[in-house]
Amino acid sequence: MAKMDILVGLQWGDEGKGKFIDRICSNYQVVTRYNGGANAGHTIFWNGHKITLKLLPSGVFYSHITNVIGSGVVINPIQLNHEIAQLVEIYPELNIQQRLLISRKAHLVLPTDQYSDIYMEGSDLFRTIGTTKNGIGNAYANKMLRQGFRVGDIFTSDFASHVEQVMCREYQYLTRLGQTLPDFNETLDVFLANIENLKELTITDTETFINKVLKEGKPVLAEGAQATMLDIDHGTYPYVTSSNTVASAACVGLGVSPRQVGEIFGVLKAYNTRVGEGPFPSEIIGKLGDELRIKGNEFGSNTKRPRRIGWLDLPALRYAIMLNGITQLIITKSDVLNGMDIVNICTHYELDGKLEYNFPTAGHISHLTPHWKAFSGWNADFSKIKSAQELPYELTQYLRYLEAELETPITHLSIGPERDAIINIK
Ligand code: 2SA
Ligand code: MG
Repeated sequence: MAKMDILVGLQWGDEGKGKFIDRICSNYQVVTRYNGGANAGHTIFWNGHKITLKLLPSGVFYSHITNVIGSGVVINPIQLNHEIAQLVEIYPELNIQQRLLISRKAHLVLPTDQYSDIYMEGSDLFRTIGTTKNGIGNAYANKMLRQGFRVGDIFTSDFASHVEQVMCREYQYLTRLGQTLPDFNETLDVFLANIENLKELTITDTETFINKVLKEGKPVLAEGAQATMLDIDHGTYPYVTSSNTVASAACVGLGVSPRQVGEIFGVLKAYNTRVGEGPFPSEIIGKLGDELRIKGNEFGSNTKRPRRIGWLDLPALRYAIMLNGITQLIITKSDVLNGMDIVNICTHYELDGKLEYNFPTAGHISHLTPHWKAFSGWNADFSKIKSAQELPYELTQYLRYLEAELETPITHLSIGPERDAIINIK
C-alpha cells in the first residue's frame, strides 16, 4: 500500500508551493487538487515559459503522471478549458486531456457565482473580503445550501434548462440590486458551450481511482491551494477563502482515509505576505515593505494585486504546523532577503498589556502588537550556491533558530526563482 503525501502552504498563500511541487512531482504517479478553484495560482517555470496553473494539478507537465481534480474543488469550466487549450497549444506532446480525471462530485462555478462575488465585494450591504472575484465563495455556498451543480450533472437531460433557470433567477436578483451584467443569452451560451467541451474529458469516480492506485503501491500527491491561514474554519475568519485548506481537507476533498496519509509538507516563505483584507500581525508598513514587494515580485499571480508584506510570525507558524501535522518544512525566497541589514522574526505578541505566545483564533487579532527578534542579514551570491554548506552563516543561523522554535525539520530551501534553485538541507 502506498501513501498519499500532502503539501500545504503555512501562511496566507503564495508561499511558492508550485515550485516545490515541481521539484518533487516526478516521484508520484498521481497528483491531485482537493480544494479551492481558479482562485489558486501555481506558477511554474517550464522550458523557458512562465505558466500559471489555476485549476490543473501541477503534474500536467510530466507524461507519467495522472492528474486528478477531486470532489472538494469548485470548477469554472471556462477557465479549465482555457487552461487546457493554452497548454495543448504550447505542449501538444504532453497529452494533457488523456491524463486528467475529474470527479463527478466536484461542483461547478456558474458565471452568476462570479457576478455575485463581484457585486458583494463592491457593495456596502456586504462585508468586503478582498476576494479574487472568481465566485469561489458563492459556489461553495450553493454547495452547502444543496443548490449547486456537480460535474456529474452535466450529462442529465435537464441540465441546460436547470442552469438557465438558476442563472435567470440570479440575474433578476442582481439586476434588482443595481448591478449591470453582461448579456444573459451570450453568458449562458458561452457557459453551455464550455460544458460541452467538459464532456470530452474523463469525468469519473476519482476516489475509487485514487484508492486503487494507492493499493497498487503507487504514491499520490495532494497539492493544497491557498494556505492554512486562509482556511474557512481555522484561518483569520471572515478574511479567509471558502474552503478548508488544511491537510486533513485532502482526505475529504479526495475521498481518501486519513490512514493513507504519508508526509505532510509545509511550505513557507522566508518572510510573509498576504493579499486582501484581514489581520496580519507581523505586517511591515512603509518603505521597507514596498522594497521587499518589488524585490520579491509580490503581486498576485492572477489578479496582479500588490501583496502586503510582513516578517515571519512564529505563533502563526506554530499554529499552522499544529493544524496540519507538518513533517517537513520547505522555505522559499530566502534570496529575496539577501542584502538586508536586519531580518526580524515575530516571536510573540502583546495584547492589552499581556504577552501572548499563541496565535489568537478569534476576536482581537487586529489589536496585536508584535515583539521582534532581530537577526543579522546575509549577503551572498546566491547563483553560486549549490549546497547547504555554502549558505551564508547568517542565513544558516536564521534557519537553525526557526527549526528549533518550530520543532520541525527544514528539508529544502529555495534560493532563487529558477526551477533548479532549490537545495536539500537534510
Ligand atoms: P476567494 O477568491 O474567495 O478565495 O478570496 C478570499 C480570500 O482568500 C485570498 N486568496 C488568496 N490569497 C493569496 N493567493 C491566492 N491565490 C492567487 C495567487 C491570488 C491572486 O496564487 O496568486 O492571483 O491574486 C488566493 N486565493 C484566495 C483572497 O486574497 C481573499 O483574502
Ligand atoms: Mg499563489
